[in-house]
Amino acid sequence: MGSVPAFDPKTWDFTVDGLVKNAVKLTYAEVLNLPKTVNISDFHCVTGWSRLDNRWEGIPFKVIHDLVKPLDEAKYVTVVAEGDYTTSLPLNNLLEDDVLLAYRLDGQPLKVEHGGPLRLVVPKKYAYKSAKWVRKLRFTERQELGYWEKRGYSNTADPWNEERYA
Ligand SMILES: Nc1nc2c(c(=O)[nH]1)N[C@H]1C(S)=C(S)[C@@H](COP(=O)(O)O)O[C@H]1N2
Ligand SMILES: [Mo]
Repeated sequence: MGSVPAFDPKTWDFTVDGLVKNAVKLTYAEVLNLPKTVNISDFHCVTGWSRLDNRWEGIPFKVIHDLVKPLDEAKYVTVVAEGDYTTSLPLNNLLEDDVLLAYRLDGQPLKVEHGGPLRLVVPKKYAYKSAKWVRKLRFTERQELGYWEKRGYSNTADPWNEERYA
């Protein structure tokens, strides 16, 4: 949706806020210095194509979670990308071991067309939950529906149950 945004490492930042004890705004260098992981997973677009065995490298969502210390009321996260693109997920989905904020794919820096400098990867959900060009995570008590979810796509988005439409 929309065009590929320009990336300037000098001005880019990444914010995590909402219902957390320790909101943060990180520079690109600070993001790259967080603990990292590698996870290989498949990727499924709701329109029917898949790309298998993607080797993602980045920050486990759990690292961000523990850094910001969510309040007890925080149950969901809204993911805000460049432009108007948003999606959201329950915290328990994001705390799965294979969820990360990726900045490398298959041994290369993540290309801007594929969401560089930073994209969410949620392998157990259709790829519209894996937002590209992420700039902000907001912890919330109630779920805020995302861009495609407001337009009729499934909010649960499980590819194994083919949950495509709301
Ligand atoms: N910001 C943003 N993220 C997005 C999208 C988008 O339009 N904007 N499209 C989603 C959809 S529907 C798919 S299938 C994947 C495509 O990822 P790719 O371009 O790396 O193949 O990105 C997802 N994340
Ligand atoms: Mo998609």
